[in-house]
Amino acid sequence: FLPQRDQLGVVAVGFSGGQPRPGTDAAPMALIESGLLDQVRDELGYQVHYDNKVHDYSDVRPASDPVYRNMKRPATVSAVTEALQKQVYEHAKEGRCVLTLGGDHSIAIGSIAGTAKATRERLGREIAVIWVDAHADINTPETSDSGNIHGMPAAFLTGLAREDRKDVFGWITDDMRINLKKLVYIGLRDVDRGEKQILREHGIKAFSMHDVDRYGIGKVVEMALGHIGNDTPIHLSFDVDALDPMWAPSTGTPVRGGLTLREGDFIAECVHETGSLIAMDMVEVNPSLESQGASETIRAGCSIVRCALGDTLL
Ligand code: 6HN
Ligand code: MN
Ligand code: MN
Ligand code: MN
Repeated sequence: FLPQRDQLGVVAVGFSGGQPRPGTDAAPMALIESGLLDQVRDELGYQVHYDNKVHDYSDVRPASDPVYRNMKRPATVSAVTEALQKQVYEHAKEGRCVLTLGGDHSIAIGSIAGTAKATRERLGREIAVIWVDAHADINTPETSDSGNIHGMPAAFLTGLAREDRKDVFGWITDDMRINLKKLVYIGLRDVDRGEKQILREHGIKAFSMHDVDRYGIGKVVEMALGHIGNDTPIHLSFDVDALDPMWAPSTGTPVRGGLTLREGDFIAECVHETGSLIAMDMVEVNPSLESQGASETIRAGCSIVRCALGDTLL
């Protein structure tokens, strides 16, 4: 079922509307300008399918967008992720591995919906999602304190949050949704009260930083992959704030006590080794939040993407 190994679809998503801070919209260009796609092409040998454009989706954004069910900019995030879903779907249905460069984490609604749908059509299979993050991003509109949709993507993707309004995620159909049993977290350390209840109630597999300390990253990744099962197509959604701020300071919601850069790279390397990676998101890099420039965080993001795509140490 593997995607054509050497074919990579890339979507650059210049979007920050899932949270309040401007800047994540500039991340795709920063990652690309630092040479990421050239390396993937020249060193890792992929044929890269990229339209040479950072999308701002200005053509689909609504003129006005009042708070609805506690969500901030609901129609904007919905329209952008709906458009992204189609872009990712088009790549994935050609059998390409798809790399989505964000953008804040709300965009995972679009990228994961696109791979879930394409994988069902192409292979008749459900995807698994490995969500590497300091946060669980599984608030429903009702449990969220902030109203920021980047804290909610996993709720909409699993169907725990639903909305009939077509212009507020009502476009998400069953074939785009993911199975709660095939969602697994690594790196959690700032989970809201309502989210903890959701994780517990639904028995969602989650490895916190406590687990990383207790078992070591090697065992944690082994257990996470074991939970998913062999041969399951994997979408890796990597929030750069999973890393400790020492390695990734330029991000909107940094939380101390996180993964080292090597632990982040290691997770990505292990996912590559499964041979089952079908898509990846790199999100929440915010180049405007580091006083001396965001070079550290951009380098970390690039490194993790390269590892997931098969860069080996030796
Ligand atoms: N992210 N749980 C907090 C909220 O606002 O719902 C933080 C979410 C952070 C989201 O980092 O992708
Ligand atoms: Mn996060
Ligand atoms: Mn919190
Ligand atoms: Mn996140």
